[in-house]
Amino acid sequence: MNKSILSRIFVVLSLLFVLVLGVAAEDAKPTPADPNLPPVKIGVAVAQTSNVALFGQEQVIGAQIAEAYFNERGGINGRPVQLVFQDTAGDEAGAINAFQTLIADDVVGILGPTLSQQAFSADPIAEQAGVPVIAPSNTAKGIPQIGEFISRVSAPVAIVAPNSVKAALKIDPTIQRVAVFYAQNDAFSTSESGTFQETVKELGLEMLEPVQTFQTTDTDFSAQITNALAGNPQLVIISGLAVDGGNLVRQLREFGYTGLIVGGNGLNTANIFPVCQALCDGVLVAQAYSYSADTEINNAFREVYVEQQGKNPPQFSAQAFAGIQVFVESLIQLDDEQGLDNLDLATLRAELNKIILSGRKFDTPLGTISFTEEGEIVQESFYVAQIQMNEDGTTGSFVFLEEDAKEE
Ligand code: 1QQ
Repeated sequence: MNKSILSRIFVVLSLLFVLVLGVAAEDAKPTPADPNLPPVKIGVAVAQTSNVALFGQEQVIGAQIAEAYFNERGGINGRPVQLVFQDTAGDEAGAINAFQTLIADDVVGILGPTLSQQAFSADPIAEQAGVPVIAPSNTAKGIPQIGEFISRVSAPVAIVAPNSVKAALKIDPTIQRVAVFYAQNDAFSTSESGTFQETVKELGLEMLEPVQTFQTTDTDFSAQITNALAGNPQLVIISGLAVDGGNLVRQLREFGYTGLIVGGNGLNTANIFPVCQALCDGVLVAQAYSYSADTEINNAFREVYVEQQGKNPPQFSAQAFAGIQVFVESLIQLDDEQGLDNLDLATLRAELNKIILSGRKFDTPLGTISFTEEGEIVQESFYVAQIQMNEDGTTGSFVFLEEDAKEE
């Protein structure tokens, strides 16, 4: 081998070396949390069983992605975040039990519960104990007002719900007569229906009387559907939970209703697809999250979610992620300012709550959010999606409507 070949090889190798260094720097991994340091425990009290698990399972996934994401990036200044899960199941007693167990287990705060109906019973327990609660999916009126330690990352019905009715009117401007259904044994459904009914009136539409009520445990809606269809509605609006809501949609179609359907937040999960199947097609549901929001944190969240679940992330997962993020970033701030080790648990919980409610911003998959002093979320962007079922009649997706259909 002559000298010139050797020197060329040398040049090529050096170039490669520089290239590899460059790529490595580009990809520089953050330092993960140190597993030898004591973890900081955050409670997660959502419905992992019961009908309400149709939402809770999406919340668990979002929270777990957040745990891994923030631990890969150093946790709380080196200390790992440890989520402690307690199943609330679907009722108030389950939520109260889960909250009590987590509080006794010395968590710094609680993400939960799944339903507003549960929050009105369980949140006062945390309030009494001075434990910050972030509600991942409690959208009824009055949640932040339960107490000083209660805030939510789940935007309220008053802000979210009207968007879907406006979207329905854009799709069909001839809509006049509107039938309203709601589950009267559920706090969220009752609250959301109040907002829907106000929206119908404000938009100058005719609300068919009487409003149709049902129970979340009902499976047969023929009486209410017969009553409502007698008024020849051009839009039907449903506030219920996933199984009852899905069954109601299915039965409305089976009874021959062909107009638009607006579903509330209780129909905001692909887990209703097995319930109404092909007949879920076309239902409009307002959204407090869009997987397509092009921000660094949302892209990172969506990438992990898609890799794990093979589909785009839904609102309930994104809200759970955001709730854990608010806890983690507030804990980092508290550690920077006071040192977590210097605080006893009661002080730590109280100071953590103060930071959450301080008005500081969090750059989450839901967009940049903050909280009012009362614990209400301040959020910028809302959307509307329409269910599109595939040919197979069992799989489908929430398709987001164009920008101009969401605004106003
Ligand atoms: C609430 C809701 C439900 C739809 C959560 C699953 O928004 O209970 O407030």
